[in-house]
Formats: sequence, structure tokens, C-alpha cells
Amino acid sequence: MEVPKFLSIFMLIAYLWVISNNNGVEASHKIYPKFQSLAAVKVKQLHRTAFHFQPPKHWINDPNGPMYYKGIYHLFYQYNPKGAVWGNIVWAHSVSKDLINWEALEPALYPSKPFDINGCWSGSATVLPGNKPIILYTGIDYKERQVQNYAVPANPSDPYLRKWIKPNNNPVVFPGPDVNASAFRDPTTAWWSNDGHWRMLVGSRRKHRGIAYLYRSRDFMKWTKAKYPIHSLANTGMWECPDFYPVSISGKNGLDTSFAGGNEKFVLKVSLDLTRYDYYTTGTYNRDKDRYVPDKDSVDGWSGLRYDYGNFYASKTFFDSRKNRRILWGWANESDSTFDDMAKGWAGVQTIPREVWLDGSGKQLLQWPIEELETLRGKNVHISNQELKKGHHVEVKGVTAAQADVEVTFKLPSLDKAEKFDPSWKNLDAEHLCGKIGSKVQGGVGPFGLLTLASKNLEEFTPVFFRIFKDGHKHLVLMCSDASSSTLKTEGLYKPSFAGFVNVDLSDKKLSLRSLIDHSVVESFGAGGKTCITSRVYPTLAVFDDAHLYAFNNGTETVTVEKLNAWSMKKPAKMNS
Ligand code: DQQ
Repeated sequence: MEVPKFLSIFMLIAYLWVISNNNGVEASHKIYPKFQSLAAVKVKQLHRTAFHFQPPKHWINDPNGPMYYKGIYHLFYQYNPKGAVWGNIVWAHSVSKDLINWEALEPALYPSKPFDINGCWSGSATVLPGNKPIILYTGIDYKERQVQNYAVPANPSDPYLRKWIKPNNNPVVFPGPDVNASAFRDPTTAWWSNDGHWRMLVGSRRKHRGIAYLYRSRDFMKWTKAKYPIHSLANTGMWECPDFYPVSISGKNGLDTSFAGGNEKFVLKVSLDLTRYDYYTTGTYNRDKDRYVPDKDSVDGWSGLRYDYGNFYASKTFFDSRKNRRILWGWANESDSTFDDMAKGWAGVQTIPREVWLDGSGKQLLQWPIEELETLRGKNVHISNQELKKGHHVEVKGVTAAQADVEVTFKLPSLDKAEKFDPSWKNLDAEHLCGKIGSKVQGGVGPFGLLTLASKNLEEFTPVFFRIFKDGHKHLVLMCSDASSSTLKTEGLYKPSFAGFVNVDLSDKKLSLRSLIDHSVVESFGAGGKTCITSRVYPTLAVFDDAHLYAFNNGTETVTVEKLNAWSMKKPAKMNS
């Protein structure tokens, strides 16, 4: 796909900015040498989450090596044990029996050998035949090169896999002369093919071309780079944290990463460092040529599909053999400043694990919070057949609005009043469009949706809403999660009007929305998980018991809340304490 000129210039500026802010080392995270080992003096409770995954303090980023092993779920993640900004990165390790309650163990991997002395960066786990887990991760070696290492459990009979060994025959993959050694990281889960080889991908870039290099190995130790990358794309910059997996073309069941039935589709996700979003395509994996080809109508690059149109990055999936599903974890970074993070004593959460599967259209994925989350639902409030006339809102009373799960279905009597899609908006992406016409500008059909984390008199609120347009004979559905009015605080905050389009059939004139509200997180799923948006917000008034929840309509067409269920959410009994 051709990248518009303004985007190329923006990408170049962003790239130069990244380099200049990281002391010349290309590393994707901003480095604060003075702050990275300043331990939190105090952990501020305001804005900490209740049911999203979080350690008790300090910085977290990418989820790493999720897996299910001997009845236990494992989640590793990038963690700074010494401070609330990025740095001193180790693989923290937590375990769970239900993906809801988590117990923190000792870090699984920390810098200690020449091949990872400057950092243990992201990677993945693979369970080898005979139920043998193995981790592949990026080590920053003594020469600051990015190399790929492996680690194995010291005691595989321990289902908690408490201790990991990094054997001395590491690294197993060096960058090689034709590879950029400071842009070569984040190995995927490996898959086995019946030619007797394991395969895995490593993210990279050559100049401005994003690349997923393919490696093959018979024994998981000696890896050979394939002549061609599995896929690459010009002008997309560094591909971080690639993820590559098969999805079933019928039904919700997940497939093991090594599954090869011949009839499945594949998903390639890359985390684009320049925009910090996770993009995916659906396509075909040609096993003879070892190349991945996105489907014709699956847009590759900046205007392609994203897992989430908000604060969601460096995600990773795994196959959960316990329930035959594929589960997606993503990192929801903060939208406040580094100084706020140091004052809070913590930064970053993981989004709620989501089940992912291919939509019936075959053109996109669907995502939905894992069913286990429902065990945290407490008091329920129900509204049905409530009309919302132009400019009206109705309060959802009786639940803890700062810590809630809400599901709502809106019924639209007619689409006739849908606004015409202004052709000048074609050059705007969804986020800019939402920023321009937001929830406060009256429309025809919509904006309607939820006002989450709202103060009593609506001085603060994060609206999550739909707005429907007419574009020729088609309807376009815009979904927004708009942080621009989320707080009275003005200093140092990023308050984007996150948005994405929803490819939904409106013939039944219904639209559904689910929002998981958790103090500083609003994680939303439009139309059964077709479009997802996570916002990080920091209300000053709408906190704890002073938070409110409303359904609203600011379109001239009346919409009906056909049914709404909201639940107060409990805190898991154990969250890494
Ligand atoms: N975070 C890791 C890298 C990865 C980046 C370092 C993505 O391995 O590319 O903490 O957020």
C-alpha cells in the first residue's frame, strides 16, 4: 500500500525522535538513565486497577511467553524491578489457575550472562513434544547486540516452573552480517512442520522496511535463516513483537500454533514501533515457499486492521489447550507523564485476556474477554427498552461505576437520518474524525453510547460511542473512546480521541457495546468484538464512589437501549501480592 506523503514525513520525524531520545540506541522505549533505578517511595492507589493484571509497583510492558502447562497458566512480562520507568528489564513471572487470580513468583529471566547482560527483552514460549517448555527471548549482549537466546526450566516436574536455566550454548541466533543488530528482536512461538523443522520469526527492519525474518531448526538449537523473510513491507519501520498463528475458518475453537490441517487461515500481527499500535492481516501461509501472503482485501500496513485502536501494544497470543481457545494479551501503557508515573510508583497494566477467533466473514478477527472474567461480576443492574431522545442521557445507578462491566444493545428505529460522510473526511483517519466531531457535536444517528467514569455534573467523562454515516449506498459506523474530556487535569496528559470503524451489518438495526471500566482503564468491545478500543484515563472527580455511568444519545434520531446489564466488579482475591 502506498503511504501518504504526510505519513512518511511523520514516520521519519518519529524515528529521529526515538533515536534522539534514546541516546542513539534504538530501543523503542524512552530511556531515563537518572530515573530507571529510583525505587517507588510510595504506591498511589488512585487510578490503580482492580481486575486488570498489575504487579504491586513499578514499570511493566510487553506480555511475554504466555502458556498453559500442567494445569497452570504462566504469564511473563517485561518488568523493571527497580523503578517506575522503563529500564533494568527482567522477565517477571506470574502464575494462575484461572487467568483471574495471579501469584507472583521470582523473575524467570534476568541479565546475568554475556549474551543477555544488557537486558532480557521480549520473546515467547513453545511447548515441545513430550510437554517440554522452552523460552526464546532477545538478549542484549555485552556488545549491545540483539541476539536470540533460549531458556529451559530447571525442574520440568514443577508445574510452577519457578526456576529457569540459560545454558551456555546461547545465543542460538546471532544477527548476522546482513541484519541490523539493534533492530532484531522478539522471537515468536515456534511451529513444527512435517519436514522435520521448527520455524520461528524474529522482528526487524532494513532501512524503513519492516521485516519478519524466518528461521528453521531441526533441534531448536541450531537455527538457519531462510533465504526470504516470511513477510516484509516497505515504509513500516521496525516490526516489534511479531505473532503468527493459524485460525480456524469455522467456529471459535483456537488452533495450536503447529496445527496444519490445510484449510486454516493465518494471522500475522506486527507491533509497529512508529505508531505504537498492533496491526494484523489475515492470509495464507504458503508452506512450500515459506511465505505469508495477506488476503487481497486484508490491508497491509498503516491503514490495516488493528487489534485495538487505543492503548494496546506488543501483544502476544497463546493456544490454551485446556479450553481449546487462543488467548490474546496486550500491554496498556499509561497516558500520563513520566513524572506522574514516578509519583504513582507504577506504570502499565495488561489488558484483560481476550479470546480471539476468525469472524464468519473471514475478513477480520473477533475478540472477547475470557469467560472467566464473569466470575468477578457482583451486583447487577438491568435496563430494558429505554428510549433515549436527542440530547438525553440516563444514569445506570446501583453499580460501582469505577469498577464495572457493562453490556448494552442499542436499537435504532431507522438509519434515514444518518449524516452524509463528508468526502473531505476520507483523508482523516478514524481518530482524527472522532477528535473533530466527538460526542458533543450533535449528529443524525448517534453519537450514542456510554459515558464512563463520569462525574456527577459531567465535568469529566470518557464517552464510548457509535456514530453512523451514510456513504453512498453504504453505512459507515465509527466507534470512539474519547479521552479528551476524561479529566480536569491538564498537565502532561495524552488525551486522544481513539477511534476505529466497525465493519458491521446493520440490517437488524442493532449495535452492541461492552465496556470494562477499571478506575483508569476503559476497555471496550464494539459489535461483539469487531472493533476494540482501550483508553487510559485519570479522572480527578469521577473516582471511586464518585464515578457515574450513563447511557446517552446526542443524535437527532431517537435510539433505544434495548437491554443493558451492568455489574459491579469484584477484585480478584489475589493479584500478584
Ligand atoms: N519492548 C521490548 C522489546 C520490544 C519492545 C523491550 C516492545 O523486546 O521490541 O522491553 O514494546
